[in-house]
Amino acid sequence: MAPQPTPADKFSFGLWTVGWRAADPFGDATRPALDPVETVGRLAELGAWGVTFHDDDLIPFGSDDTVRADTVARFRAALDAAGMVVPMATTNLFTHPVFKDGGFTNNDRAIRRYALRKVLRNVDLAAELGASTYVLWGGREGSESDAAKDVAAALDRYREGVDTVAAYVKERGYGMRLALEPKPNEPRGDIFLPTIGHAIAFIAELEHGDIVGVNPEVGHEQMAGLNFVHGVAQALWAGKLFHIDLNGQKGPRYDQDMVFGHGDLLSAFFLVDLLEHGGYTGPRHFDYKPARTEDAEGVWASAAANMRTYLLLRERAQAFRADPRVQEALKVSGLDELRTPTLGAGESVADLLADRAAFEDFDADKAAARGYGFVALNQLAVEHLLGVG
Ligand code: 3MF
Ligand code: MG
Ligand code: MG
Repeated sequence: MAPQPTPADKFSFGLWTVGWRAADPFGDATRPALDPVETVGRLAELGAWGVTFHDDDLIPFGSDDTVRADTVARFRAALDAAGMVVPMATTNLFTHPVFKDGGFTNNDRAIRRYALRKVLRNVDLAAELGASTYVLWGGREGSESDAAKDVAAALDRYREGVDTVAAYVKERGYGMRLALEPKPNEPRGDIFLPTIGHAIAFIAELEHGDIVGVNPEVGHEQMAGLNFVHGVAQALWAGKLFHIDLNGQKGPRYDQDMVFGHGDLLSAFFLVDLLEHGGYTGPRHFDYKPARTEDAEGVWASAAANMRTYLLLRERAQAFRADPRVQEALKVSGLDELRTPTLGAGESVADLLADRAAFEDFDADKAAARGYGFVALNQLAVEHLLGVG
């Protein structure tokens, strides 16, 4: 009997996820547009807690002020009726052709100024709707050719853009934090801030980096062949995991955006274990696309599948941790010892240099002979994942 999602689980979905009409570079849309009001109601029925949006998902690009106000009022009424929240919002700086060379890093200064205004306008709406995180995914910030960009200048402009938004958020007292979403490529040939590591290094160069963190996505790191669990763990370690995009991906290829767990399931297991036991308290946000083959009911079934998979993995991760065989295997593997600092309390480098046991008398061959039992530990994880723990 699988657990049922409840708002306490903090599951959220982008309007653009279930609302994806499934047009791809080779084929037309296979589904009709979804009304955001219907999305809010259906997701709430399924046990979700929140809904997120790009400005243009909610208010079609180019709408006049009356349409804008009516649309927001209708959306807010739907949220209130369903008891749903808006934990995060973001800006579409990628669909309109004006952004073909990017927003914040476009070579064209007037387009950069336009992009900033588009972001600030939606930050106001996000604050109005109670969002505590504002995501910045720069999908068009990049190039197809190294001749096309002065990367240092582009990073200067990227920093200027993010700092301007962060300063605005502080000045208005919105209490919001910004989260940069790394992605290596697609739609640009190469995107700036391609990985979690690049993004964290960039944040260290910001004036307002204190309110800027990351929004890593499973598939984006896996597209680059990277270990998503390690990336997320480093973001947590740096105090920068502000939000997360969960989905499924089968290794380095195009951005598949499958249901969470439908890609690398073992990695999904360790990710849920990390999120549940590593101190992350933010939203569990699904950024996936219902497969192009699904009809309307298939869309809602796929939304439910994301949450169900997460909850099942959470159960399995708890069982794994509670298993005495696992605790024993963790000891054999030395995971507790890794928490002990390498130098003793108050020990100096001079003390280390004077410690003959650490080097001169250290028997490297003897130390090399130990086994770590990592495979046995991993097998226990696999068996818990298979439900035979
Ligand atoms: C693209 C993405 C984006 C971002 C979104 C949220 C369209 O691969 O993942 O989805 O998540 O812009 O900020
Ligand atoms: Mg994505
Ligand atoms: Mg995403």
